[in-house]
Amino acid sequence: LYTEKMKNKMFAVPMNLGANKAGIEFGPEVLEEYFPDTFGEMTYIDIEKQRENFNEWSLKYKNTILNTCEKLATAVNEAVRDGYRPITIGGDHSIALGSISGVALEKEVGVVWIDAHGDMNTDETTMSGNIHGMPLALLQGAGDRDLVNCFYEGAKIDSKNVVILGARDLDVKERDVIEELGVKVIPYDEVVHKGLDNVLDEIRDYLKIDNIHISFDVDSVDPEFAPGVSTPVRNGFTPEEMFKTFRFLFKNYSITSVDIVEYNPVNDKNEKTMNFVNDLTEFVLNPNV
Ligand code: 5AB
Ligand code: MN
Ligand code: MN
Ligand code: MN
Repeated sequence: LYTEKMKNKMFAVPMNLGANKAGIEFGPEVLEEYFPDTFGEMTYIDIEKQRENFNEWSLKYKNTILNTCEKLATAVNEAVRDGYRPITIGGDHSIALGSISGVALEKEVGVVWIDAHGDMNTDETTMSGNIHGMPLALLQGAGDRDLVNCFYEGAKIDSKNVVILGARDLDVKERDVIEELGVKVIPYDEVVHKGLDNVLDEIRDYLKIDNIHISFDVDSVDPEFAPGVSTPVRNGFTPEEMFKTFRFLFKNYSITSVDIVEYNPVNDKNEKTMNFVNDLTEFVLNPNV
């Protein structure tokens, strides 16, 4: 077991402005209500609405998202300095700009971004203007200056230390950003084609850094098993494959921090997604690999 036993500290960020869709903001409170043993001790980061420039359609709710991410980064940073592993429960994926910035000031981290999407649009490539499609580019220094400079100035992670795992819905111009920065993408197709074990070995050979932040987007899982998301994409990981992936990462890397984002209770069916998110969070809190 590579990852030493660490105390966890959980943060809840009921953000939906990055997705510009209703429902995701209820994620943390629904989880807390149904699974108080897992989610009962979350520190809520509250979202203070800022004045927005609504002419800037390509960066919707930028000021409120930036303000929230800076508050989250401050809290996460303090947790890391105190020796905790911060676990951030979303909310939409825009909040990873805050969680990873908070960790990155203390430790050099690589990132495994598990997602049906790349989240590597910039304000120049986006077709939606939704910031939850941009955080991974921003963290590498690409995109809107104010957002890039969240918490502290400049890029937070090195592109060579990033892997996007499970992608199956990348925008055309987003692919150019990925290529320019040289980020390794393992599409879900490739997982099917090569087998998960081989793909995980490939990640171990590729990511030559001890500290890893896992940013887990629930939409990486097949909507058959996890329909409760806001941007579902056909196919994707089974829950078993995702547990295997998490076991592998916790075994082979020092996991500094984790995000679990994009759970949308409004779209869930038979509480499938809620139960899966609870099971996965239980593993993260007590990883027995
Ligand atoms: B998520 C899309 N690429 O930019 C965009 O759920 C979707 O955090 C982004 O991965 C999905 O709007 C963001 C079309
Ligand atoms: Mn995402
Ligand atoms: Mn996604
Ligand atoms: Mn999509």
